[in-house]
Amino acid sequence: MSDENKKNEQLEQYRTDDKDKKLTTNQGVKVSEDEFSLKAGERGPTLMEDFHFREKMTHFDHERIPERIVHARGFAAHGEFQPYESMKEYTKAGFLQDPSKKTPVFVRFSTVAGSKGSAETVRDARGFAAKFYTEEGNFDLVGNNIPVFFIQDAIKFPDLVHAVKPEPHNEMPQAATAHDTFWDFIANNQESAHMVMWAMSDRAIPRSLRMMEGFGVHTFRFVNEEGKARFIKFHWKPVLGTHSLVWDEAQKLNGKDPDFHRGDLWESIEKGDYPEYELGVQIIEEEDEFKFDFDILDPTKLWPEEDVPVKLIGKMTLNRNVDNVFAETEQAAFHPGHVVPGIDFSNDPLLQGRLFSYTDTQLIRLGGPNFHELPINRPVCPFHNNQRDGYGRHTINKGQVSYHKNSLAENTPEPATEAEGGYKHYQEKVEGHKIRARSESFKDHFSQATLFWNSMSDHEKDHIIQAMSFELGKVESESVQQQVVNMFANVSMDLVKPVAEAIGVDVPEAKDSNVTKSSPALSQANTKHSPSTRKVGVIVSEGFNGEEVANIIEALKAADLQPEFISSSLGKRKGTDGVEVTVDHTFLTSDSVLFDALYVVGGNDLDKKFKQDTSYFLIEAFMHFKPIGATHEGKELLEDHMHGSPGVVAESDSKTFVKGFVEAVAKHRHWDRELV
Ligand code: HDD
Repeated sequence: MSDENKKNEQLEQYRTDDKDKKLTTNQGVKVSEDEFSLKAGERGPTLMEDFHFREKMTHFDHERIPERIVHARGFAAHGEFQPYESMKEYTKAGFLQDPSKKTPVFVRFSTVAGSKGSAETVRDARGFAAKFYTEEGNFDLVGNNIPVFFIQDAIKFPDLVHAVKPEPHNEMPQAATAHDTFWDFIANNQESAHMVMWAMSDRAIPRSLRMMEGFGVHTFRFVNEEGKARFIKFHWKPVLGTHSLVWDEAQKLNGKDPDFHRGDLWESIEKGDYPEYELGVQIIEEEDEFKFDFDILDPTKLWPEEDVPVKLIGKMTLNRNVDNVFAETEQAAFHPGHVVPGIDFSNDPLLQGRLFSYTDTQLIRLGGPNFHELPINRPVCPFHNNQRDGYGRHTINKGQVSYHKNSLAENTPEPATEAEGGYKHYQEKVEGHKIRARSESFKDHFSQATLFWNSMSDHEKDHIIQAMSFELGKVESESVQQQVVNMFANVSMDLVKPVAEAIGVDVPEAKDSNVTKSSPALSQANTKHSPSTRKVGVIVSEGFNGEEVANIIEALKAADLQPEFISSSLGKRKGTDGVEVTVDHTFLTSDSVLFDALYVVGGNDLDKKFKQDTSYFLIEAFMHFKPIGATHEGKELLEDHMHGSPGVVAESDSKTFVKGFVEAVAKHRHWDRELV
């Protein structure tokens, strides 16, 4: 990371390295013994005066803090954001003015429902929370990888979360929506239909945190220097494209590697394969507010990209892992209300409610009102006000004055004028009766759910049917199952009929919506494809074709693939021509689900166990539609039905093999493969 990263410089003051140091108490007194508590005689009672024991034990007893009520399981990294061009025309936000200016960022990704220790490849939305440490204060973009939300009004958030979390009587199931209370909530709060479609789609099981989109979800405002405001929505577009796992694979990964997503992010950054995301905005002029067939304030609606194009305005690169997960990732406090001049809110009732909840939750989670002083949360610009005291106060405010207005400190700290950078809320004219109600314009819950369905490719539709059949298949109440199926008849009978049949409830009467429109941008079939950083498991044994395989491996690396060797045991495997490879994993320590593709090399001396293990890997990879390559003796290890199948590249000629295999890997998955 470049030295001019101000956040990194700031954090450096707080970092400490205990290596090669003497052990001390927190009071700085050197400790002479850390294995035996102080006792009255070798077999006698421990003495109260053992201050080292008391301090060590007390600190340990208080190590845990409450986990986040939602998004408890998360992982984060540092990075930088740089705009492509000045956005002066649209916003006065300082960090978006100068294309040569880099702004430090800290991004925390998360699952929503699971607790802090839960597995990572569960079916769920992913949190995508970015903190921009700008010169004008912190701007937090606290979004998800799904552009819409379950509910329209924040007052329903506690209900939603109670329904999705493990059921209170038996605390099951962990990190899953496949249970009665979640689906009961859905059927009885039908504004959730659109988000449920996303949650049942492949979007909810991303291949990697590096390969998913992010969305600010709500409508925000950009406000420029002249005070002109426009409605906007924020997007993150991953440079590697948007790709997903398959459900069977995701479930197996939860056991084989519950840290799969954080491991992938961590390793990529350590290797220098920095994850990149482009920041985009959709912009709607104020005068066009009512030109759409949905309400632009409704958080269950997206703005189809074909109607309102996404303007890419900059790139974020994550280039440094944290030094300490608790100090940084766990103590990071995000808030959609952390905005800077030039960025403002809309009247989206979900956003308005969020503006209350986030500070409130930090007060209990981080133990008081001074969490902004924790190193990870401190802005890189100075901050001055009359707030004082509270648990864990670090700042030593000098002087006798801590109030406004005053004369003793010449009325400072003083409010800044707008020209000096003072935040001025956009002066939207509002009027109305105090009323607990929802706008009529929020009442269409199904059109965009159908739009999403219409936009899916055949295999994506099939995955949604499978996901719903799985989820509802786990629901015990037949009444809830039937209610849900009846509800989704409003979206499409093509979805509902096979689901109803799979779970054995009545196929409801057709209520197909008349929405025929689709939005190609919503389908992952239309995303970017690249072989870059894809992990290839290379199955190898003694006596493999040395030189040719070595050349192939080099060519795969040159195409930015990441081959790792798998064999029966660790150590070296000898090929012909004096070539040797070091095995990275055994059949026992790895699994096909940990790789994007398999390349079977084999060898000239294969025992039955090796063949069996290879066969298991291959069958699973094949079932997960993964690219499979085979050369030399490896070709004989393929099952008969695999030969000639899409994405299976079995070749003797090295050059033809490399070309075909790299292309197959870039495709991600081969959905046109027939399963047997
Ligand atoms: Fe939230 C955390 C995203 C609705 C209340 N939320 C949280 C995080 C993300 C989101 C990414 C984790 C931040 C981190 O990594 O620390 N939340 C969203 C999105 C929403 C949304 C995209 C809808 C558009 N959230 C939402 C509502 C409420 C909350 C309606 C309450 C009114 N969210 C919270 C919270 C959390 C939180 C309880 C838990 C931990 C935290 O805030 O810091 O306050």
